[in-house]
This record gives sequence, C-alpha cells and structure tokens, in this order.
Amino acid sequence: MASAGSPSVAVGVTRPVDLRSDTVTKPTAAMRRAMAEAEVGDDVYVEDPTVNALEAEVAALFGHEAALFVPSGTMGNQICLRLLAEPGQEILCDSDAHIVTYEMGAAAALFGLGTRTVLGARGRFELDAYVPQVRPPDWHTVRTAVIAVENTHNRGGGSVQPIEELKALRAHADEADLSLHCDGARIWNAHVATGTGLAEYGAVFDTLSVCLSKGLGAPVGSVIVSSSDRIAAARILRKRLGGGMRQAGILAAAGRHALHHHIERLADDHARARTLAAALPGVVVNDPETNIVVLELDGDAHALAAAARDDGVLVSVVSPTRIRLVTHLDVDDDGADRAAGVLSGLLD
Ligand code: TLP
Repeated sequence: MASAGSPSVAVGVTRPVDLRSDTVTKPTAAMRRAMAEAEVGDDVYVEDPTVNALEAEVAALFGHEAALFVPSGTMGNQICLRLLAEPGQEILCDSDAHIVTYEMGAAAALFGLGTRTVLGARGRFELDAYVPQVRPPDWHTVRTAVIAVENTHNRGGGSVQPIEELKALRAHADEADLSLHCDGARIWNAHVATGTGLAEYGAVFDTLSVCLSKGLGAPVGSVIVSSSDRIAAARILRKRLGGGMRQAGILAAAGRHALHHHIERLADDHARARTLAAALPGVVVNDPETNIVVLELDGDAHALAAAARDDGVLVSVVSPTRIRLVTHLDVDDDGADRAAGVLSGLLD
C-alpha cells in the first residue's frame, strides 16, 4: 500500500520523475558498497575511523581546522548559530532563508536566539542592504551577533551568492565584530556553477554547515566546519541535541563516496534544470544558475502538482502559486525531457 505522500503512480507504469527535492535520491550501488565495507567504531568516543576521515577531509576542503559530522543540515545550522551567538542576541539573514522558514523556529525555541530578516532579490546577499540593519553592541538594543548567508539559496531558486560580495562581507564583519555563518547545504552546486574554490568560500565564514544528503546524493548527514575550539564546543551541543551517533561510519562512508564521485557531476543537474526552464518559458521565475527551477503560476499550485503527479512527475508546492523543480542524481536526460513535456502540456 502506498504510504501518505508517496507517488500515486500504478506499479508497472514508468518510474515517476521525482523533482520535489534533491533530498529524495537513493544511494547508488557503489555508495551502498562503500557503506557496507566501512570500518566503524563508536563515534561518541571519537573512535569511528570513517567519521574521523570524513571530518578531516571536509575541514581541509574548506580550509578550516576542524569539522563535525551531524545528522542533518538543520542540526548543523543550529549548532553553528549557537556557537556564534549568545541567548538574547540576534541573527540577521534573508527573509526566505531556510533557517527562518523550515527549521521550526529552532534558534528561538532551543537557544534563545532572535532572528531578523532582510528582503533580498531571490535571496541574493547584498552587503548594502545588511549593513544598516546591524545593531552594534550597546546597552540599549539587541546585539546583532551573526550574519547568516545561504549559498546556494533554496527559495531563491538555487541562486549563487557572488564571491566578491561575500569577501566584502568578511571585511565588514572584521571591522564590525560580527560573526558569519554559511548555510552551505548546496555550496557544492555554487562551487561547480562558478568554479569558486570551496576554500575560497570557507575563508569568508566562521562556521559553515554543508550537506551530503542534497545534491551529493548521500542518504543522511551534514558536516559543520570551523576552528578546533568551536568544533570541540559543537561536539557538546550535538550530544545535547541527541545527535551523538555510534557506528556512524556507515553513513560517513556514503558521504565520503559522495565527495569523491558526485561533486563534478552536479554540472549535469544544472544543465537539466536549464532544459526544464527552457521548456516552460512563461512561468519560470529564475534563469537557473544551479539545480533549482521555480515556477510562478496564474492558477493553483496544488492543482498543478496533483495533475503532474497523475502524469508521473512529482513537484513541490512552495507557495499557493509557486512550484519548485529540483534536478538531482536520480533524474537523467530522459527524465528531464519527460518532465518538461508533461509540465509544458499541463501549462499550455
Ligand atoms: N531543504 C529541504 C527542505 O527542508 C526545504 C529541501 O527539500 O530543499 N539548508 C538548506 C538551504 C536546505 O535546503 C535544507 C533542506 C537544509 C538546510 C536542512 O537540511 P536537513 O533537511 O538535512 O535538515
């Protein structure tokens, strides 16, 4: 029996093209082999060799001292925010950022952190829009402790944050005594789309949370990177949140496999997003820079999603009139063409 939310497509009919998210990928056969063969230990004792290797590798990629494997991007973001801000302080971020849209108010609910938002065009970070909003330390107003930037920006349609603007932000943060966090769930897509080095992004931020379970195709896991001192504190926060995992090397092996085999191929996902956008010219909001296409409809997004599902294409509804399409490891050229045909037919 189909579980709630699963595709209502009859068995025996062509496999649906699932464009709801790049989180829906299944581990490849080679990834599963790497998982099965992983050397493991108890990671709460810091004794899992595969987790330790993953952490060292990701820290090095971003040019930071240390890293910590965490179960999800949400936990990664929230631990980082708490590392950089004290209860009663605030985080400044885009009004459509994942941390204020989809993380269930965690910064406030768990850590007493406020969030204040800035409107950006498709989530694009612009220093000039943020600087006037920063409240410096004083006895009378809430202190802005952190600016958090999402790269790529999910609800912005996978938009890439310009590296020059980020470097200007770093210079400002040093002068203004602000800390910087990057929600880098899809930073790999930004790296592949622009050629900007991961270490170049890493040099901008005090903490980054990067996901292995989005475009990279691992089933679970994110990694936070920062200084050794902060990562030691992060280990305690992770345990407090119930995120200390035991023989987690099985999951870390999937992440390592993804790092070694699934970064460069993101360019294919980006090309397929462009194919989809080109087929739907009247409704596409963004000229896709990476793997996300956003559609703005005249009509009801839920109705379109239901009709597309009946035709074997799964999409996500991100507002009453907006649809999101995300390409990934489990969508090939044929799938992208099929989805483009179905959606353009329904929108005609
Ligand atoms: N994004 C998911 C949903 O939560 C919306 C998706 O389908 O895109 N940062 C960004 C930018 C994200 O897009 C996501 C997940 C996360 C953080 C959180 O990652 P998880 O789901 O691992 O907690």
